[in-house]
Amino acid sequence: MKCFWDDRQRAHVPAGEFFNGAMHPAAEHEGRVEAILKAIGSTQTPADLGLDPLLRVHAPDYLDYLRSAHDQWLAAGRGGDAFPYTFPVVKRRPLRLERIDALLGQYSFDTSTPIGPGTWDASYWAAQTALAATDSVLGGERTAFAFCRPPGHHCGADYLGGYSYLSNAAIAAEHAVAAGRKRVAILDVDYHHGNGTQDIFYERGDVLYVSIHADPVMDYPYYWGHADERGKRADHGANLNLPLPRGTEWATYQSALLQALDRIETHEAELLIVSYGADTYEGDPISHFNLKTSDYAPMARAIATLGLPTVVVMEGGYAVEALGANVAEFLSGF
Ligand code: OKP
Ligand code: ZN
Repeated sequence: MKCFWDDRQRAHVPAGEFFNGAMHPAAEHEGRVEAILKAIGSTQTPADLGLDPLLRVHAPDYLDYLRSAHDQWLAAGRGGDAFPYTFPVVKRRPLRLERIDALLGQYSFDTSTPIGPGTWDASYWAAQTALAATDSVLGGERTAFAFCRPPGHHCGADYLGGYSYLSNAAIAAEHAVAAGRKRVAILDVDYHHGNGTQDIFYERGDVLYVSIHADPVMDYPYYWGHADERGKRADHGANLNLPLPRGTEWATYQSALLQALDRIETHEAELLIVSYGADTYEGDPISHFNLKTSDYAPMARAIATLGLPTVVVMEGGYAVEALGANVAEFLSGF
């Protein structure tokens, strides 16, 4: 399978993240890069398609903010990574605020997603990587793997969070739509619900979002991913959430996956984007499912029975010692 990666994605080096009342070492760190690169072998560097494909998904003011936020942080006299500390939960409206602290809260929903000096570059090239993999599939390849890092499925059109700054999967989907694909499906198998991807397509009928993830009653991102979120279209909701309890093993996962695949078949998609997170692995340090490395090939084989041109986009997966094997196992199933 053709694999895409850009070394500029290494520029994002978060020092830490804040949760449970304290700073912790960042789970989404550079060690993930070596682990995955070693396992997938040779990669292709993406072309630079510029900002236009990003603007199909993200608000222009959000992109301006993301590009300049760390400079504004430095200009305010701060050091290290930029973090929000106050959030406009009740009155999120287009105030034209200038203070970097106001902007950080306006454009973030958590405190695990710091902005450092290289965050824009890394996210930009992650998005270009997703676009290159998509172009390769639009050009006739059966499948392609976009090793995107940082991940993307938690950020929306105008907000970041969950280690995600640009919505790689959504950017890929919109690129396919712009290239003439009428119906696209996104299958998200990361441990966490992809709230950003869901939000971006929530009122759409042409791009289906289906996710299998930890029940948000217990797990991040809490406020999205519940089974009753079915999309805003009165005619046919194009959103399906399949939350599963902590401790889920392959047998239970597999039946949810079959439901997901049924829904994708009904959608009559012409192209599939898989948001793949290896954090469903039993040894993942921040997650609580019990899938084994050997479960990822059957997972991919089940997805491949759809017979759709497929772009695999990397999301999470934090058990670095097993990450390469888990990714390789998944890709082998295609
Ligand atoms: C990103 B992706 C750990 C708190 C973690 C953020 C999780 C982001 C996951 N107790 N908070 O979906 O893998
Ligand atoms: Zn995850």
